[in-house]
Amino acid sequence: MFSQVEFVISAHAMAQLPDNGLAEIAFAGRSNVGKSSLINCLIGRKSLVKVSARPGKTQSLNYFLADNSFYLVDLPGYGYAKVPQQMKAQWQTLITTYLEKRGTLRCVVVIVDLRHELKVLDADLVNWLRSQDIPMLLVYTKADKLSRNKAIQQAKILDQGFLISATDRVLFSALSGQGRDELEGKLATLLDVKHAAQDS
Ligand SMILES: Nc1nc2c(ncn2[C@@H]2O[C@H](COP(=O)(O)OP(=O)(O)O)[C@@H](O)[C@H]2O)c(=O)[nH]1
Ligand SMILES: [Mg+2]
Repeated sequence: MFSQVEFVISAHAMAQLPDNGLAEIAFAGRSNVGKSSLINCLIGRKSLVKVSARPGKTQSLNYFLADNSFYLVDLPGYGYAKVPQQMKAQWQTLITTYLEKRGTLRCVVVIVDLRHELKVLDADLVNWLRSQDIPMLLVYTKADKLSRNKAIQQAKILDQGFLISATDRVLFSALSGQGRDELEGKLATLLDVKHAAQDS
C-alpha cells in the first residue's frame, strides 16, 4: 500500500490542491502529538515527513502520493500556544474549507496523545467532523510511554470522552510500531485497496 510514496506539494490555498480526483486521507492533531512520526512509521520511511523540533511551524497542507493511487495529507498541527492569533484564524479558515469542501477526502485520522486527558480542541474537532458527517479514525499515539495495563485503561477513558468504541480507534506507537498494521488495514478498507496484511 505504501511501496512508493513521494512528496507532491505544500499547499497554502485550495486552488493549489491536486485536481486529479484521487482519494485522500488527512492527518490532524495538536502540534507535537507525533503526527509526522506516525506518517513516517505508516509508510515505512525514516524521515519523508519532517519530525519537527519547532512545533506550530507548518501552516500548509502537505501532500504525499502513495502508490500512484491516493494521497496522504499532513494537516498543520493545531493548539500550539506560541502561534499568533492571526495564524490560528488562518489555520481554521483553510482547514475548515478543506474539510468541508474536499470531495475526495475519505477519512480524517485524528491523532491524540494516549497519556493526556481529553483536550477541548481535540473533542471540538471530533464533534465538528461528526456534525459534518466526515468519516474519522482516532489514533492514540505514544502508547510506548505507558505500561500495557495503563495504556488500556487510558484508552478506555479517551473512548468514553470521544464517545467512540474501541473499533473506531487504534492504539499506536511510532517508536515500537504498535498499531501500524492495524492502522494500515483500516485505511485500506476505507480506500478499498489491498495491503500487506491481506493475502495477495
Ligand atoms: N516515545 C514516543 N515518542 C514519539 C512518538 N511519536 C512521536 N514522538 C516524539 O514526539 C515529538 C513530536 O513528534 P512529531 O512527529 O514531530 O510531531 P508532530 O508535531 O505532531 O508532527 C518528537 O520528539 C518525536 O520523536 C511515539 O510514538 N513514541
Ligand atoms: Mg509534524
